[in-house]
Amino acid sequence: MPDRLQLPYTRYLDPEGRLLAALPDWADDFDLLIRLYRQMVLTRLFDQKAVALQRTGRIGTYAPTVGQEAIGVAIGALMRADDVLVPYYRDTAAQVMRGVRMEEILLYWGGDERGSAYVEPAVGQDFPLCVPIATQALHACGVATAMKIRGEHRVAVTTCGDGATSKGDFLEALNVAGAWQLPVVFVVNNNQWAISVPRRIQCGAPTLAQKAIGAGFHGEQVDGNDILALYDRLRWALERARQGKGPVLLECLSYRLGDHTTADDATRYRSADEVKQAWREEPIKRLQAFLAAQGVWDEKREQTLVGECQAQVQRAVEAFEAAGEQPLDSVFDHVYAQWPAALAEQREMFHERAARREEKRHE
Ligand SMILES: Cc1ncc(C[n+]2csc(CCOP(=O)(O)OP(=O)(O)O)c2C)c(N)n1
Ligand SMILES: [Mg+2]
Repeated sequence: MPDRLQLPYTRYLDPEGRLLAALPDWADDFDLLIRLYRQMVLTRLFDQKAVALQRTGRIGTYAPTVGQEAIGVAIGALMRADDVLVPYYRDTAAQVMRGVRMEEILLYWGGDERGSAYVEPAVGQDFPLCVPIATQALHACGVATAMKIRGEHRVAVTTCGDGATSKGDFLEALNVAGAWQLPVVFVVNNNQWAISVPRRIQCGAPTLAQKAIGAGFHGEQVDGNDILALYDRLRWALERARQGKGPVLLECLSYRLGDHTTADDATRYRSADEVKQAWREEPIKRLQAFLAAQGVWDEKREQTLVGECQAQVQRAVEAFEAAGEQPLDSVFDHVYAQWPAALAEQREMFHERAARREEKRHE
C-alpha cells in the first residue's frame, strides 16, 4: 500500500555498514559509537545466556531481544537520569543502560518480585517492565502529564511492539498525548510479528507511525537496525519533547530474530528463508563493519570486548543464583498498598494449603 503521507524514513547505514548519507555532527564521536556497540554486544550475550538459563529450568519465560538491540541501546544512551522510561518486556538493552542490574532482569523472569525492586538509585523513577500489551502507553501519558503540570523539562519514553499499536490503550494514549501536547515519546519496535500474527495483517495502514498524525502530532519511521539513525531521530524527538514542543512517535523497523518468548516456537508459523534474510540486516554486524571501515575496530578489540561482556554476564548469573529463593507467598507482596479483603482471604487459603502440604510431607 502506498504511503501517501510520505512520512520521513531515516537510515544511514546499509546492511554492510556502508554510509548512505552524510552523518550528523554528533556521529564524529567514535568513543560514543563504540559505547553503543559495546552495549549491543552485551545485550546479545546476556540474551543468549538468559535463553540458556530458561532451557535448563533456572528461569521461567524470557522474551529475547535478539535483532532489536539497537532500539533499546539508543533509548538507554539518550535518556537523561531524570527522564522516565516506561518499558515493555523486550527492553533489556534500555533497562540495563538505565541502571537495572542484569541479575534483576533474571530474577524478574525467574518469577521473583525482587527483580522489579531496582537497587541502583540511577534507575530513578523508571517503571518496571509491562507485560499486559499497551497499557504502559497510558501510564507514560500520566507521567508526562505530571511533568507538564509541574513545568519540568523532562520526558517520558514508552516502548511497545507493532501488535500493541492495534490496542485501544495505545490509541487512547496517542489521543491524550496529542490533545494535551504531552512530553512523551512513543518508541514502537516494529519487529514484524506479534507472536504469530505478521505485521501485514495486523493493521491496514501502510505505516504505524501515521497513527500519530491522526492524534495530531509528529510520527516517522526509522531503520531499527541502524543505531546511527535511531540515535539521531530519538535525540531529536527527546529534545523536542523536553522543550515542550509535543510528543513524537518513532516507528523503528526491525525484525524479531528469535522466538516471541522461550514459550514459543516460531518455526511453526514463519519460513526459515524469511529469518535468514532478516539476519543479513541485523544491527550489530552493521555497526561493527562501519567501525572497522573507519579504522577504529578490529578482531583483537572484538575479542577483548566479547570477553569482558561475557564476564559481566557471568557475574550477573552468579548474583542471580546467590539471591536464593523467596518464600512462596511473596507473590502476594508489592501488589497493593492497602489490601483488598479478597486478596487477604486468598493469602490465608494459600497458607492453609501450604501447611497441609507440609503435614502430608511429614506423614
Ligand atoms: C492485554 C494483553 N493481551 C494479550 C497478551 C498476550 N500477548 C503477549 S505478547 C503479545 C504480542 C505482542 O506483539 P507486539 O506488540 O508486536 O510485541 P513483540 O512481542 O513482537 O515485541 C500478546 C498478544 C498480553 N500480554 N496482554
Ligand atoms: Mg512485534
